Amino acid sequence: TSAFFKPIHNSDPPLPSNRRTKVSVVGVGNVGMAIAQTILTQDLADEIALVDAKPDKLRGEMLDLQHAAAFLPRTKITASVDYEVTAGSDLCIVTAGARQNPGESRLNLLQRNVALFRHIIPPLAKASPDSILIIVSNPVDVLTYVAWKLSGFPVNRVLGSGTNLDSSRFRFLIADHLDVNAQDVQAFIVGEHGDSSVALWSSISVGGIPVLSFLEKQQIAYEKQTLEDIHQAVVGSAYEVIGLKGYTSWAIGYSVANLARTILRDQRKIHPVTVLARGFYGVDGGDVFLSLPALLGRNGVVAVTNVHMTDEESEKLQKSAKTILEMQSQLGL
Ligand code: 6V0
Repeated sequence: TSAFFKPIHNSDPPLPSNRRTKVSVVGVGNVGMAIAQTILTQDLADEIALVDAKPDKLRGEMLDLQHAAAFLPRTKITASVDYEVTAGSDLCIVTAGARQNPGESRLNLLQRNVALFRHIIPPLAKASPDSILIIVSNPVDVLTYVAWKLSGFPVNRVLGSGTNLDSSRFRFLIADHLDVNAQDVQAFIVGEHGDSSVALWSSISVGGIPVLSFLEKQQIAYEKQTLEDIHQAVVGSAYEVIGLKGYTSWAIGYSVANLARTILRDQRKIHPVTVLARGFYGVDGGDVFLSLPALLGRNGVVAVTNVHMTDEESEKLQKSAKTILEMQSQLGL
């Protein structure tokens, strides 16, 4: 308070801080900042706390966002290398990660990121024991498992951004092909984020009309090939963007902000995100995290949809699960 304002009489004390929505973002690189700025402009949080290992970059990003306050909803923006700044978060989003060195194997990169997570997840979980964790760092499926193990959180409160982004790329490309609004296109890509993702053909509908059965009835075979090509384009799209601009940021920013909205506002929407997949669609053999269409709400993952998958689709999922379990077994967690 300052002398500029005089309190009104008999006023209540300020609301306790736990009545406010707080989101923390760990890692203020391209991806973390795109997420933070989308959450900020969409007015999803009363406070955004940023954490990174680089104090100068962190303070620079915090100030740069704070300087936009005159144009934004009133959101408190804090930043520190100390996890204390994240205390009492409703949602914690982890985007910190080591970058792949030229010639480095995926397993080696994973081991370096697991080492980072050992420094990130325990203090983050301790500062916000009731929060929901969204993991974005790659490889996201294994790192979501790692975060679950290191946090000790119940499994409904740990998820990965997974194929939410792949699915939105898929919807965009189908929409572009048909020249309709992407919001009218329903289509799910599930499984491992990236190269071995599985497109659920039977899930594609446009304006409520299932596309595959429509095409089959009309015997329009070439359109099926077009859909195959579109899935391949989705798989290649991250590489394309990284090749052109060096990293991806805007789409992952919107995709994670969309998850944040569903969770914080208890929207109970279905998103393809990384969840514990054991027991679904014939996935077994251990605790493996993969993207499946999941119902999300204020409690995190409420349920996984139990829809029909073709044998080919569930076999692909099971194959990804096996590969991921093999990688996990080498982590010593
Ligand atoms: P970046 O720009 O290199 O940012 C990473 C940030 O993490 C940097 O600011 C680092 O200082 C910070 N960092 C490193 N170690 C620590 C630590 N111990 N504690 C706190 N902060 C730390 O990378 P970028 O933002 O481009 O990508 C971040 C991660 O997101 C990578 O693992 C990407 O592969 C992954 N992505 C995942 C996507 C998905 O769909 N799941 C999509 C895009 C990128």
